[in-house]
Formats: sequence, C-alpha cells, structure tokens
Amino acid sequence: LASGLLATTLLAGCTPADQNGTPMPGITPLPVSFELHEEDAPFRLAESTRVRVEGDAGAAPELLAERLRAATGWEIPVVAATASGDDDAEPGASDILIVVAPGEAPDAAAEGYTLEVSADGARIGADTAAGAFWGTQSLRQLLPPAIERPDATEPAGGWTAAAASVTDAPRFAYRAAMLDVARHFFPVEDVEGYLDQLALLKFNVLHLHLTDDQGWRIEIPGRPELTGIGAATSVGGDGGGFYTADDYRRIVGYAADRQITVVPEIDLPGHTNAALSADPELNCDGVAPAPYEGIEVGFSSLCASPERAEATDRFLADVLGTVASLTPGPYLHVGGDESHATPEADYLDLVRRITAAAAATGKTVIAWHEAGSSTELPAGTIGQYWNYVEPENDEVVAQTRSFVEQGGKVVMSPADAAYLDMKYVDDPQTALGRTVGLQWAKGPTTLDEAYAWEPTAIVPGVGEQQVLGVEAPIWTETLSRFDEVEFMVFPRITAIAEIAWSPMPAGGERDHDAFFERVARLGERWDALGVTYYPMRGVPWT
Ligand code: TNX
Repeated sequence: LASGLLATTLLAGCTPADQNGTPMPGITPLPVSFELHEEDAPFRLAESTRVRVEGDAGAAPELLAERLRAATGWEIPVVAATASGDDDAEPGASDILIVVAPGEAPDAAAEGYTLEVSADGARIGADTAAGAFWGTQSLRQLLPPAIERPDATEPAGGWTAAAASVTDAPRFAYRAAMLDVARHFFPVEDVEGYLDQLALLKFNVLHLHLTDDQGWRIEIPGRPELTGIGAATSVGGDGGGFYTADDYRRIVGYAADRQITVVPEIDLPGHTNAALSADPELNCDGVAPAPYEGIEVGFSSLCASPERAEATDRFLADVLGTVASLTPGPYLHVGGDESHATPEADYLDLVRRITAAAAATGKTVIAWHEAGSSTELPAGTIGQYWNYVEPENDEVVAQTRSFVEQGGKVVMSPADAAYLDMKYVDDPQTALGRTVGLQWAKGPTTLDEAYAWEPTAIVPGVGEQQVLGVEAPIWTETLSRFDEVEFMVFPRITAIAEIAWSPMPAGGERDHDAFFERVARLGERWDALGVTYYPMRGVPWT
C-alpha cells in the first residue's frame, strides 16, 4: 500500500481520553489512517436515519441497518441512493451512505475503504462489497458500545459517532481464525455467533477443523458410519454431533454475508481415529479401533499399504469431493500435522495421494507445515506454519520453505503467539468453575506476546511476498462450552487481527499502550454483545 497513507497515520489511541474523561473512540484492527476531527460536531443517528446504497454492497447495508434497528428501535430503512431528485432520495445529515464503485477504495485495494464521518452524514466508499462491509465494521466502532445491545437505552449524548476520516486496507489477504469442532462439537448457532465476532475484527477466513481422533463432524453421503460412529464422541465423553450438508451450507452462507470464506479441514493421514473407528477397511489390520475421547495426539494413521490403497483412495475421493462441492471458497485444508504413527515413507506416499485427491477437486490445497517434507505437492499448495516465533529447528524451516519452492505461499500461526488455547498467565477459572487451556507452546501466552511478533520475520525466505496471511487457532480439547471458547479467544484474538490487518509502523514497533487502550474499548462492546472474555491484567478495562 502507498507509503503516503502510512505517513498520515494518526493514532486515536495516543490521546486515550478527552478533557471530560470520556474515552476516545478507537478502531481495532488499527486502520492505515485514522484522523479524528476533535473540533467538529459529531455524526448523529436519528429516527430518520436511512442507509443509502449505491452499487452492489452485498449484505453490508442490511446487516448494519439490522444492528442499528435492534439497538434503537428505529425503522432505519435501506434505500437505493438514486439521483432522482425526489425528496426521499435527498441525503439527510443523519443518513449513512455506502458507495461501491471503482476508484472509491484507496489505491484500488480489493478490501479497502474510506469512511468519512461528520455532522453532515456518514459515508463509506469502497471498490468491492468486502471493502464496504469492513467500512461498516469501523463505523460500528465509532458509535457508542450500547449500539451492540438489542433494545438499548439511548446514551445521554445520543447515538453519536465522532467526526473522523478513515482510509484503510488490509496488509494480508488471508486473515483467519480456526475453530476446532472435532475435540468438542459446537452447533451452527455457536459458529454463527463466532462469525459475528470475527467480522467485527475484519477476519475474512474461518478455518473449520472438522475431523480429528475424537470426532468426525461432517456428513458424507454414502458413508453413514463416519457420522454414525465417528461423530458420537468428543473429548471427555462430552457428547458428539456433526453438521449435515444443510448445516454446513448455513454456516457458509452466514460467513459469506460477512465477507468470510470458510476453509474446511479434513485432517489426514494422522488425527484420524474417528474415521478409522468407523471404517475397518481403512485400517492396515482390517480392525476398527475403539473410539477415542482422550487428548493425546500422534497415534492414529491412515494405512499406506497397497492392500488398502483402493479403499483409502476411494475414501479420500468421497470425503474430499463432498467437502469441496459443499464449499464455495477456493481452499481445502488436508491437515498433515503430527503424523507420528505414520512411518516416514508411508507419510510421503499418503501426503502425495491426499494432496492429489484434494487438488483433483479443483481447490487450492492447504496443509500444516510438516507436509512440506513432500516434494510432490500440487503446484501452489499453501503451507500453514505452527512452530514457534523462533523456529525450533532447521527441519520446520525447510518444511515451511518447501511450500514456497513448490509455488505456494504460507499462513503463519506460531503456536507460542497465535494459539488461543494456550493458558492465560493467571490460569483463571471459567464460568464452569475450572481452569482450561494447554501450555505446551512455551507456557502461557500474554497479550504482549500475542501482539509482539512479525509474520514475515519467522522463516528466512518466507517474507512479505510469500506470507499469504495469519491465523489464530482455537483448539478445544479443554473447552466444552462455547462461553469457554470465547473466554480463551477474547481478548487475545485482537492481537492477531491487528497483525493480520494493520500495517507494521515505520519504525517496526507497534504501540502496545495504544493497543491495550483499544482492547479496553472492545471490552465495552463485548459486554454489550454478551460475549464472554477474560479481563486480563494490563488492559485498562472500564
Ligand atoms: C497441536 S499444532 C495440534 C492440535 C492440538 C493442539 C493443541 C497442530 C497442527 N496440531 O492437534 O489440538 O496442538 O494446542
């Protein structure tokens, strides 16, 4: 993005409160450029407010209007911004105008937008519906937190947004959160709620970890045993569940309205006990193992033996074909991690067959970094790095670079910074009166640690041009209720959102204090939304 934009960056977080002690608004992730016009009168929502739309803004106008309606009780119609000249089309000072047209976004950035807020109205401009949607998420954060609350009480000062100019576009194209629905299953409603919270932070990918040793969570036509047997379990015997094709379509559609692409993962050839227990034919000895509800990893594997080749390849084609056909997005994740029970030669053979079957669906393949030990990946396969901010050894570096050497890019999710299932330092209890989370990735993760890493500086040779983006996974071995998932996710996911979206400041140092201020502002919003979060030390919560 043009460095000119960077040069004009003014951080609202630098002035945390005005003279009256009112916290200044902030936008998270931090926009490329954000100027508050503190001398100017604010924008004010009114009973007459309309969302006026020019061009194809997708679901953005309706989703914004719904939120404003729910809080205010006002009508807030969505109308076409025609130039017809009749009274109804005349812009009002309380209207929100959304314009999607070529030349609106800064530097024609695909997901970029501009946002102008003043006493004369609010205006979002973008080249795409995605840009317009991200613009509405920024506007949301300029309105009082109560705007997130259904049937809210109007704040004393009214529904105002500070006068401001925002120019914005993401640093990375792939800004992901991963949800593990295999260790514990979460129904469609929970996933939709999560998508709402991800959208506020401008994530554009939801990676669904659909299968693992403890559960198989997606219906595959012709293979009822996968969900009949494979979906009945979870960690700790907390019950099973799976998505029907219709459930999955609902998730995909809900995500698409919020400009989020669903990336399904079928974890192969390890992490497969649920499938192996459902289908004896997939096992080398022809015997289905017992279902598994513990939290060990690395003990299960598909079988590379020629006697099982036909059954295994048919399984791969059925499963990957079905999931690909249900998924409108361009990616299919095939796992590849922690296959400790697969002999090296078998692993390479299986990874070749798995990635070939995935590529045959027409999708771009994604795999965890271990799969980079194969030199026979389909061209352009994306790697996902999960080792540490400081790589532990040369092998993980070589495996990660292998994706680039084979024409692909890399998604960075270093476990000691981006894994949201790592414990908090204080190891607090959840609402269920227990402590949760794991600590294998160098112990608990602070908000500073989640915020203080640079994705292009981890693996030599995997720099700005090779990093497709960033991901924050939440693994759910220890999390059986969705409020426990939220408790671990919020607030640390905001750090990953900002690394994914916001430019690295010129000096190469992010402003931690200003970031913590903005996280506190988000806390007020989560309170109004009913989202569970851990009020960790160091954040100036109000
Ligand atoms: C490692 S890192 C895993 C998962 C676990 C997670 C727990 C990676 C690709 N796999 O199987 O759930 O650690 O933190």
